Amino acid sequence: MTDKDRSHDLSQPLERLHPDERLKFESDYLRGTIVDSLADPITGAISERDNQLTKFHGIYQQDDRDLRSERRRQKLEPAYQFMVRVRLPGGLCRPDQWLALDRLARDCANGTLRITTRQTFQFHGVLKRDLKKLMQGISTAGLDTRAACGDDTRGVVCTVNPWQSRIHAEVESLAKALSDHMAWRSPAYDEIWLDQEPGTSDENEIVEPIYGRTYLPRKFKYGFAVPPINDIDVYTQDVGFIAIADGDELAGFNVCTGGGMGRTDNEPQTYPQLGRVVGFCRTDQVIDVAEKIATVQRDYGDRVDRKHARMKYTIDDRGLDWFKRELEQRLGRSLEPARDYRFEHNGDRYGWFEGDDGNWHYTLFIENGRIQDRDNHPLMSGLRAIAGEHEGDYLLTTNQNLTIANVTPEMRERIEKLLHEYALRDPAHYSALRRSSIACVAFPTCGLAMAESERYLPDLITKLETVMEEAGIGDDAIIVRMSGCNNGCSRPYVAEIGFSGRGPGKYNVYLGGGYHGQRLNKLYLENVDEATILEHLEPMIRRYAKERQAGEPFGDFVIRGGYVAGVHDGREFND
Ligand code: SRM
Ligand code: SF4
Repeated sequence: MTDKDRSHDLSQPLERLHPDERLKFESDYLRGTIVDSLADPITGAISERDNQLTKFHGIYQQDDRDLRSERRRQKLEPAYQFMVRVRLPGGLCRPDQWLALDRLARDCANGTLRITTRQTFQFHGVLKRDLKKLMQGISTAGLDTRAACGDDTRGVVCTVNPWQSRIHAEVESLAKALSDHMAWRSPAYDEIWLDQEPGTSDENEIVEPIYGRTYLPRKFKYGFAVPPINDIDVYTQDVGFIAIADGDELAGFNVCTGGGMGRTDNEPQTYPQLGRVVGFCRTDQVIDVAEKIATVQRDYGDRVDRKHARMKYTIDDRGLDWFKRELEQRLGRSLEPARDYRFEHNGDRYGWFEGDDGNWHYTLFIENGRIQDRDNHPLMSGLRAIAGEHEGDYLLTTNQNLTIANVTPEMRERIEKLLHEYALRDPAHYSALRRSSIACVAFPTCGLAMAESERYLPDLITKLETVMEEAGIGDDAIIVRMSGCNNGCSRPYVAEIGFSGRGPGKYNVYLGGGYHGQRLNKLYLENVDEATILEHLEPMIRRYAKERQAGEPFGDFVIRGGYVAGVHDGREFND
């Protein structure tokens, strides 16, 4: 291995590291044999090695789990299909892009679009033969899927809405600039998906100046929050920037780092963690700070044990003081002391609201982010019709909702007419409880799901709505999040009531997350079914209705009421 070939990050020989490190190292900057795998007509799958690499390209191989046993019985290979995730920093897109993605979902995928908890689109059910067409269509729409998954910096999220104020606009453009700056640069993407001719390789060319050949030890997530709204759950990001205003101007950001949700059942050395605020930086320093933090993780993150490879463990193992010293050394300066800020909640603002410039924005509730036509609810067709006339923009939210943004006062009436024509329900049609709920995808596409989530949470919410109504608090919100396994894709460990799937129909129940994402919750019930969940939650909700103090959120009440202890540091989560 020559010095040039050696990644900056490999302080140990490859053979001592996790096999994925060799895979990345030997992949020729993420090319692998993806082209051959795509061309193989014998199977609907790609090779196992390429399966790891396509994640960097925003693509996951999956199989339809509803069909798994039947296919096995018939001695057929699993019903292989792919999930494709778009890179959409800040969740922002135009109506022409909406129309293009809507068309691609119907032509190349399962006819639905899915808004994710990191405010982007996912396509599900894409067959291998349609992958390239889909990728090219996404590119023609002016978008890409680079770094949407893989051991790199994922979709950069930010508090929407850029038109609400100048500060929002500035933060949104920073999120985009950071995403572009940190996206991997290998020409593999253009060669494989867009048929670009491989260039002549220059021996001395540095292909990945930030990452080197082995990229990062694990996924790495950035987010920007604009107080008082913590919709992005800034404390769950590897690196979160909290906007600090000085009057109407953006003064800079508090830097928060070391958050994350992923954990594994029965492995107490894994835990969700809240990011900690380490200082303040000016707006023009954000990209440098973000990059330098990623390089700390690149160089010190665990490349042996992938369950221990997130930034949160690097910081917790070595200490916050070590981290700050290391960061400041790389920056060549100190961070300023953190400034005051205040969050109020982590939900979305539904319905119409007016921006500083007199344009209007309408946030729709999209249950669990799934956009599809259902009986009496032609959501996908309605949004397509609106995209055909809307001249503004769209914003996807980290709560899986959609804002039809930048509607001129003249167009507002027309949009309202279309919403009505397609029976696109006013958010007020849904209870506050439902509007505060999120579920991850889980079955039938997610290969890691242990229990239903997107397909089940709506039913559980209906039952909880009855409990809330009967307790006389039917108009109140409790933040409820469900994940189909321990990985926490719906950020359930900061919910007031969180569920994580353990097996078919069985969930862990967590209580006590902070109303604005400031506190983790704690395990209350383990591996229980719906009847047990309701048996415990019913009396608790009734007691909450009777005994809560003015303005007291449910998450605070369950701690005061003695159900669980408050958890402010992930290292106490498993105590
Ligand atoms: Fe996630 C893996 C879906 C947000 C933590 N996540 C997966 C995979 C790709 C399953 C897999 O590895 O085979 C899921 C694909 C399911 C499917 O069929 O679509 C998946 N994650 C999702 C989405 C679509 C959930 C949703 O319903 O919206 C979200 C896509 C976000 C995006 O647009 O980029 C999604 N995942 C999250 C979040 C929330 C967030 O980032 O704000 C988390 C918790 C935060 C964090 O990273 O700590 C999250 N996903 C994970 C993990 C656990 C990581 C860990 O540190 O242990 C995995 C498993 C893994 O990486 O090994 C995972
Ligand atoms: Fe899949 Fe688990 Fe993430 Fe849900 S939480 S999408 S089941 S990995």
